[in-house]
Amino acid sequence: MSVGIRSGHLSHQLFERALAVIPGGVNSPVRAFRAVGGEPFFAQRADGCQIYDADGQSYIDYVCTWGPSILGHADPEVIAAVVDRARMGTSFGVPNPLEVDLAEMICAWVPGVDLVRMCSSGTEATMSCLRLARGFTGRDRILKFEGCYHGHSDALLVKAGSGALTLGQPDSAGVPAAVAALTMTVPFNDLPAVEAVMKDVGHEVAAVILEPIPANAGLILPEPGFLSGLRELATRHGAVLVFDEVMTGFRLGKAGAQGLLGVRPDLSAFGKVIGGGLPVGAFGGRHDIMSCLAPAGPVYQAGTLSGNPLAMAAGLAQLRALDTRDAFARLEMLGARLESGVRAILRDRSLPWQWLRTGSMFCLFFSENPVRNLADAKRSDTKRFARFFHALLGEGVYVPPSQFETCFLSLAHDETAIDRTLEAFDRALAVA
Ligand code: KE4
Repeated sequence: MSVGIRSGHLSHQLFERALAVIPGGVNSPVRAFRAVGGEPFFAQRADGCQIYDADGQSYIDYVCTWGPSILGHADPEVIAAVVDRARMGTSFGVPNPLEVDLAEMICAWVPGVDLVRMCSSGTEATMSCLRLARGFTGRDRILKFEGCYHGHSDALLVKAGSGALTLGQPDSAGVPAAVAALTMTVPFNDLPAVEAVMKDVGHEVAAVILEPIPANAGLILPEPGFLSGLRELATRHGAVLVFDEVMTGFRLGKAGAQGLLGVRPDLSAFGKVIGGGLPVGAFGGRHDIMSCLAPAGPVYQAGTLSGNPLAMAAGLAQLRALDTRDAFARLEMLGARLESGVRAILRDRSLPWQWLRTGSMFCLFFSENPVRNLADAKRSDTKRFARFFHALLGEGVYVPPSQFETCFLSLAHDETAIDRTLEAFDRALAVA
């Protein structure tokens, strides 16, 4: 079994080498295990619901590379599509047929997406939605929600100012105060706070952007009427409503969270699942807004590898498999099986907990109180979470290395894997 806090010998050696040449030893901060302590393991390979570290230790994987591997790792159909396509060349710099195929599929699956543009990350997708909304409306202000993460573009690395309506403040070094000042932040699930902001400056707001089901503060569920209220307010004030479905898109159903919850945004950002594990982002929506995008219109956006044929091949193979394998019904069945087992285990234990799930996305907080926004999530016991994380890892189960992330199931998490996970949860909770 893997040693909890310290990674295996070869992962430790790799991390030492990485620290000498990569900032923090990782190419994306959350991978460094800073939130839970210890050192990250280095993945050598992954297959189905299992991921294998450099020392050969295997883990049942509930990170699923942060969402993309919804079929499971190294799905044969996805691998074959990428290998076959690679033999034809990896990038052309002129349009290729697969870009059209995937764009047609996205427009067919998500009502309200009339036009869609491919890019190479979720950050690009959300950043481009904001530029498009600003170009379309001629306005500058943005309204976002505490705890919603939309990638690392300057306008979205912003936290709430001191008062409800004061200017946003940078949430990262290097973000100019002048840029942050254009982004206002209010608590999720707080419609009166949104109404107050829109009443005051709604005529200056270009976009209201949110994760319809936030999954970057742990998992938070929108309360009844919240999303429909946002829809009505954005329409009333002429602001563009943007759903960031980089995580939820094509995971919670063919039309993502917007299809599940019945609220249609003006623009949507996508990523992760549509790339099948390769770098893909996309954004799309109303024809009149998307038509403002170069070269059709005056809002500039570009990308050397946007619509890359390998990434398109992986995304197409993954989406087609979701469609033919009745994926969403099975993911719901697997999620319900896991939830039923976890709740039974938790009911037998005298510790505070909040369990949240939607489809194949779930999260466990150690908290007495319901978690309805970021402030609630931050009041949870993150030290207990860190102990739980490492105890689970020692049991061969890998969940996201932070309380403020969400777990994912894939089609490869069969009943056996879930039952093994429940045994691991039971033992890990005993020591957390
Ligand atoms: P990327 O630029 O990382 O492809 O996507 C940014 C993004 C945008 N919107 C949402 C809702 C997201 O969850 C993300 C990225 N998610 C994180 C996980 N919390 C990716 C993991 C990481 O940063 O390494």
